[in-house]
Amino acid sequence: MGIWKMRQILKKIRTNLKRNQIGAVALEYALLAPLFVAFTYGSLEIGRILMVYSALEGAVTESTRISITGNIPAGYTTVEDYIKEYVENSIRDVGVSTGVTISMKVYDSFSSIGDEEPYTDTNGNLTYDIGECYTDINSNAGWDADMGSSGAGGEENVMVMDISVDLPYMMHGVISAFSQSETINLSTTTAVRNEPYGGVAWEPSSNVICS
Ligand SMILES: [Ca+2]
Ligand SMILES: [Ca+2]
Repeated sequence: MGIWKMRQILKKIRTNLKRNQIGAVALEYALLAPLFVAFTYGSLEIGRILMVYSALEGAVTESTRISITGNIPAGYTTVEDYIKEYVENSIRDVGVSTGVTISMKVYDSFSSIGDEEPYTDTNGNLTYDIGECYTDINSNAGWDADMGSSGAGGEENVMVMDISVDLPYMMHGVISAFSQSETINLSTTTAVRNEPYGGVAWEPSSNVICS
């Protein structure tokens, strides 16, 4: 084999090596790029969720701090109006303007939270049935599995506030392909007893209904 032939062979080997190196880099990039994008998106999404949840908890803390005093800030008719607006503004500050649900229920004690309205279980099936007599604690003319009455209540009442947000994912179209949901639900609940500020307390009704 002549020297010229040897040079040609070596040149061909070097060219193939370069092609292989370029191919390897392209393959590595093709494999790692999606992971990098997913990691970056996941980090941003988690940070956003934590930010909204933090705003949610801050809003609940601040609004209940006001409500237990019984003071209605200037410009509001009821403390419920103030709380709703305060929470909605707090959430809006972190980019959420829809999907917010605020529930306030009042009870006469902490031990009553979540209890059902008492009823006479005539047929003994451990379930309320239409026609069985019940005490309409929250005065809404219907039997309820949760006796809480809507609103912030009065002095020394116990108020339970629940705030729920359906937060759309930033890439909701992509996420929904995996989770079958375009939103994540964030919620927080707190229970407080109002101070004895001298107002009118909410009283549970003792009205018995048998229809
Ligand atoms: Ca029954
Ligand atoms: Ca009721």
